[in-house]
Amino acid sequence: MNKKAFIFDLDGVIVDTAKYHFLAWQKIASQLGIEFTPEHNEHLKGVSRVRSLDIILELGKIKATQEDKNKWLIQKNEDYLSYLVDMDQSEILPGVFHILEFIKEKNQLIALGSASKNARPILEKTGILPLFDAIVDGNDVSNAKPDPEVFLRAARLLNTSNENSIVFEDSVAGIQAANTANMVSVGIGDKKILHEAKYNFSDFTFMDVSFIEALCLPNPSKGGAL
Ligand code: B16
Ligand code: MG
Repeated sequence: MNKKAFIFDLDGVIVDTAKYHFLAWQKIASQLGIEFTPEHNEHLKGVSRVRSLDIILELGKIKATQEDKNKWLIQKNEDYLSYLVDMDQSEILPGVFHILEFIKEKNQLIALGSASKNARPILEKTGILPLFDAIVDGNDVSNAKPDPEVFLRAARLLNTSNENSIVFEDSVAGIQAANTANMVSVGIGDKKILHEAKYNFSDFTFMDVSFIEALCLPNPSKGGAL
């Protein structure tokens, strides 16, 4: 039987770093006199660092020089990294480890498909790096989600077809990327926001291993298994 590729987004899916990205961006925004709310932040999820800054500047109708942009990008990342200094296993979101272990037990493949350039140190700090058969992050791709490049690369590295790939995502852009790639999209978070996903879960504690088991069967995306 062909193995399935289970591709996990990082921020907001495996670890709750989305809140740290928000705090770091909020600091930049308030420095610039821009109101930046959790609702605005939804548009930044899964989006690259450079594009995120552009979105915030557009929000405040601010035109900036490249020099200023570079300065803010460095400041944002330094601030974000300061939240990660003491990161350990306890930052893994509830239920995730159990699901990762179950996929391994079933002898299936696991990849990371993240827009973050800080992905590897986060996986190392949380101790789950060895569970991953492939890692694709913000350092490996030139097109950000909703472009499917990150997930296509992950499937290719695992020698798996797109139809045999399942993507877990907390961002609208990521769900759109998975759908464009013809992969099975699983939204983790608010169903109202992630309504384009094929399946939805508030978080991994709501996901029974029978869901993963069914996805391991041939072609669940064609309607057979679930
Ligand atoms: P960094 P994901 C994304 O990670 C975040 O959702 C997004 O908010 C962030 O701007 C982006 O990574 C870049 O992150 O600044 O660490 O390179 O959700 O795709 O795992
Ligand atoms: Mg995410």
